[in-house]
Amino acid sequence: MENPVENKMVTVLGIGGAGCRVLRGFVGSPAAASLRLLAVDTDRRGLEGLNLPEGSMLLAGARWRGGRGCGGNVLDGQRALAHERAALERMLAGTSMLLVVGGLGGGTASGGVSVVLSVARKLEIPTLFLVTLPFTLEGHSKRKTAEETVKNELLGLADAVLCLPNDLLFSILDSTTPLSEAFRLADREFSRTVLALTAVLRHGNLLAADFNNFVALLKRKKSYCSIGVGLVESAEVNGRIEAAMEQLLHSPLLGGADKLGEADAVVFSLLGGPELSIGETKAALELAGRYVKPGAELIIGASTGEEWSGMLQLTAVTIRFDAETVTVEAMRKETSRMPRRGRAAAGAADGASTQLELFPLLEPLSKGIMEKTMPVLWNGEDLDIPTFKRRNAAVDNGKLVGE
Ligand SMILES: Nc1nc2c(ncn2[C@@H]2O[C@H](COP(=O)(O)OP(=O)(O)OP(=O)(O)O)[C@@H](O)[C@H]2O)c(=O)[nH]1
Ligand SMILES: [Mg+2]
Repeated sequence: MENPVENKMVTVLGIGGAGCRVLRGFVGSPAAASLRLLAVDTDRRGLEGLNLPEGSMLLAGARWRGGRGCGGNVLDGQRALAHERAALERMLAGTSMLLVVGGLGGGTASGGVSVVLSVARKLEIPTLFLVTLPFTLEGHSKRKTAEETVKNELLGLADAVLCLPNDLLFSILDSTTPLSEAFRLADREFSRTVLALTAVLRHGNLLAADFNNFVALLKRKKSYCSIGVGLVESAEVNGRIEAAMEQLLHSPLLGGADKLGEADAVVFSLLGGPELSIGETKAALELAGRYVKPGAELIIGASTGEEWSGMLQLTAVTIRFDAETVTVEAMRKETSRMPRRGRAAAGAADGASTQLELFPLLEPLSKGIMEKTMPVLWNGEDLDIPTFKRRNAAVDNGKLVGE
């Protein structure tokens, strides 16, 4: 299948404080040389020292926000970016694929992503979002902001949305790790993952995976991801796959080795210099496959480039689908793709039923109470079940206690 972005311009746009910090992790690195990097913030400090070429940085809503950021106000973020539609169009012109990175929960990124997406859609640029979700300790309101942004502004509109919960950091780092160090590590991993994804997407793929598969997988429903990266800087082939895998399993945004085994889908990518051999690639993928549960979807990409000479990077993006946002539409599509034999096995006596046990990933949601109907799902609730039952409410049946 043709790779729509092969050898074309891939742009990484960092939005808000966290997004710009991730860019900082690879500005000037040889691996990012072939990417177009853009930074957008309402806060002057976010852009300071970024060292990007003229026209690649945008202080959004400067006259109105005064370069002081949005202080967590999503509407301000949205307005600030909406003022910059023309500038964004100019910056994104010529892009073949856009990867937007940022931290949700504040004002600029949470408010601005919808504007960036609408500009990208106008320019017909395939767009992926890789966003962090706030730490639990940041409080309920930030979390709510982030969740609402994903649900209302991105999901189903962007080509792919990968949410990376910041809490993953805590599951692997020692509790005495200073917060600044935790963020630094997270940003490093985040930067490396962005490079790995863009490298695989840009250079095309030496193996089976392609952009279409990746997008199709993520478009289906909201997903939570975690990221493991193992980077070995050595051209000495012996043992470097194992060393990279070991690092990957312990990397801070993976949230523990178990995440690989629990995932519904895993995207593995292997990057290396021209010395990367078929044997080494096969060994890496075999090793990676051992950690993934049977039946999980596996997308595998490998890419080589001069800029990766003497290095080997193994990246895993683990994906868990969020059962709550599964749409009836998505299920219908899945069901219609099932082989007839599968439908019969699920109990459709006359072959006409579309009982939803058919979609293996959705099993917990698949019990429609009416025979031969699709359950009507709303926010993860089956509306065919009376409200008092769904809410587990006590019902006064007129009887006295003990009767
Ligand atoms: N992984 C990671 N997450 C971060 C970092 N900084 C902030 N975040 C997360 O991103 C969320 C948004 O923070 P910012 O990026 O500072 O917010 P903003 O988009 O600039 O919005 P305003 O500052 O309100 O204008 C926070 O709630 C954190 O959860 C970082 O350096 N690394
Ligand atoms: Mg900010």
